[in-house]
Amino acid sequence: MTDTWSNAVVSQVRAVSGRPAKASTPQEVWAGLSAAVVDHIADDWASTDRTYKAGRMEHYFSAEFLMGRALLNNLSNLGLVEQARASLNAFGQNLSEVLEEEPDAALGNGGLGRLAACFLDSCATLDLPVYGYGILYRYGLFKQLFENGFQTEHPDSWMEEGYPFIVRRQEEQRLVSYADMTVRAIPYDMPITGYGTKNVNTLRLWKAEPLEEFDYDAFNSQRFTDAIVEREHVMDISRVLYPNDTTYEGKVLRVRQQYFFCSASLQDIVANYIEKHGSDLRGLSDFNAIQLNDTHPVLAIPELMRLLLDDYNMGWEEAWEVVTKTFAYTNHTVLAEALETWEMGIFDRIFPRIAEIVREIDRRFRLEMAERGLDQGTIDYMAPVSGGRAHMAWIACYASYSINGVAALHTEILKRDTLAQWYAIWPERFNNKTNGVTPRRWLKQCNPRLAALLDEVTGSDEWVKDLSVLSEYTSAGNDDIYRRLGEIKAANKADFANWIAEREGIKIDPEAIYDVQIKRLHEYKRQLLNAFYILDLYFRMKQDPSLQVPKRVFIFGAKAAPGYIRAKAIIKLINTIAELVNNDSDVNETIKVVFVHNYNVSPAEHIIPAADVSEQISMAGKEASGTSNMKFMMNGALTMGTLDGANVEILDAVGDENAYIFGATEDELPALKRDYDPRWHMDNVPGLRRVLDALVDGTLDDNGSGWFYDLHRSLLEPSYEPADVYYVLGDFAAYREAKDRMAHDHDADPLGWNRKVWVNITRSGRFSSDRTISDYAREVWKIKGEPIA
Ligand code: GL4
Repeated sequence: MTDTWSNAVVSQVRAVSGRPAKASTPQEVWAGLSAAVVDHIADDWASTDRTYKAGRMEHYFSAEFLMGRALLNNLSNLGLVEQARASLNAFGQNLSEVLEEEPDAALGNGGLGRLAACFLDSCATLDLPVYGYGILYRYGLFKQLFENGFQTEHPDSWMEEGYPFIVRRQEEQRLVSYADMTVRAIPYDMPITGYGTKNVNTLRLWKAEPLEEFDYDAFNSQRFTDAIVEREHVMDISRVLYPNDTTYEGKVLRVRQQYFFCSASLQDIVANYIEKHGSDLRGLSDFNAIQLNDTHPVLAIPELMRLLLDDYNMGWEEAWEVVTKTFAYTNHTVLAEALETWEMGIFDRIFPRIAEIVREIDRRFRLEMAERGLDQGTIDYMAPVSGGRAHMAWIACYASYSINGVAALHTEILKRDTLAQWYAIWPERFNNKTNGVTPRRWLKQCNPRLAALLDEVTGSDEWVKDLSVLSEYTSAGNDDIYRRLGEIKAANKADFANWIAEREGIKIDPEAIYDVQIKRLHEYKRQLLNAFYILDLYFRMKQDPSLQVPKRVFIFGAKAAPGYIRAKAIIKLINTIAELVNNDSDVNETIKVVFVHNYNVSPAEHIIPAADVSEQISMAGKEASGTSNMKFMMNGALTMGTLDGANVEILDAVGDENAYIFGATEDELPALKRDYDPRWHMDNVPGLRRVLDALVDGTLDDNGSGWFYDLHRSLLEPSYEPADVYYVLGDFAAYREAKDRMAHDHDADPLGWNRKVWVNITRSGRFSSDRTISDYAREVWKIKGEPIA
């Protein structure tokens, strides 16, 4: 086996590079080794597909899959890491170097897209018959650079140099029709390996291509541009991922994208059903469930209606019955700006038949609700179409047999506020599925030192497949384990310091506390609160040089949506604070600020194992779940957080003494905000005025953009808009107190700190995506594991 494998690697590398393996570039070695992996799993992949297609399946529809890198993940799942290392060594190449050649498949924005990727990993590991369906974006989430502290965006052409982990399935192409064009949807399949199983699941991503390669008439009559233009219009559909997280833009191209992958995926599902079970589609939902990952794929609802009505001649009632037994909907946010609504005029223009079906759904909904005795106001509010717009979340709630939120608090808020009217009518549809993350990528692969300790303490690697076993070892914690946790963290921090030095050109002290906030840049996530803490600490140190301050590195990673100016202002502000702090010799031996540019999945794999402190400081009620909070916990960082999203459940798992919780709670906020005066806090919280002044008195330079002035005004000027919507100043004092205390605890009692770390790691079992997926499989999808061997 080892020999065969090594030979396969060598031939694949040679086939890619056309050179002897030892003369190939690391990029070529990456491509060859990756091809060898695909070769290795090809038979199991085919038989998994065959097995699943014969029975009941679940289809995960998502506009985003933030996969990150694939090679190490696959090697690790297949137990091939050491063999791969040896094969490469034999021809003088280094595995770690080769792994760093791989581009991230960044086909997602943030938590929502990464969740979909973790889910696929868990489904494969649990042998579950689940297919992922999405879009093969030619350009993933933009590459972020900083110029003068300002974010700039650059295209991410992630597969331009070839990508072995995706296979074009030309023969399974579909046609998708719009009023103004018909396009080919070409499936590209990505194998999804699981840990310790032969099953290989599939993520199918669709690429849009023109019906005709080229318009020869136009070309021949010398209209070269015309010949290309039509082609480019079609290719636009899958060209680029929209870079908004938790907000939406009503762009026609976006709705085309959504319809494109929904239509193609449904055609796949229906075709397989007919092949296996005949053309009576009334049984479709007996063999298929579809999970809608937020509202982005909700057009699948009218599209399945269209297929059943028009292509398979079903009556409306029959078709609706099938549809309402097929779809399940996950809501991922309560932010109003994220709830998608589309102008019906757009639907009329690009797919009139879908518009017609949506109106019919609306008409029937209104009748049904009137029969139930709802008042007109409520009906108008809940209706699929109102004010000339289609409300995608409302359509999803009406047509789905299951509606879930992504953390306990979030689901309660949905039931109480966002979706209260639906909950009143269909309480049985509502359920909670607290998010999770895969312990393969987010512990075993990214933190091999800690993984080895867990193997040793538990006597096996069972935890990799069942993270809940760790909870039996909380009480096994002892001084030896705590000391070793300290050593592991120190080693991870030293690695990280080297990585940062190389990547960002900043020297950081491995002895300092690493305090990390990595997530999309959004006002509700309150990176600004963290920035204000740093600025205040800086002033405190300047004012009192004898102040004893624990050494700290404040680490950020965040992309702002390109059109979200206030978020970009916060990035500029943090970079400006970094400039100030890092260059001031009065403080820079003690504190440093690092903004990691182009934050993505693979940087996260370097950052998280090195973190001491996990910043989860959103305004309570706004972060639906959060998932980096779980990754940090698994890797032994302590949570500095508000009672928001899954933080609530993390606190519940570890106990008060093992997390640092501060700030206004979700149920306190309405009263606190009723007569909230941010100026009162500025005037009464010591140090706060000095921090705010720094935005506008020349201490911090925004290079004439006016952005810092705008930030200042957004916090303090009530006439401008409700001031300080996210309660930054209101929570500042509590945050500073908790964060000071945390740093003090870390330095005062290292063993005590590591006791907390151990509790966090061993209690992280319920935040494995295996638990989340088992719950979906049992309660929503009604499917069981189907191991192929
Ligand atoms: C998000 C939420 O903002 C985030 O809290 C959650 O963890 C994630 C996955 O459920 O979904 N919703 C949107 S929109 N983007 C997200 O990341």
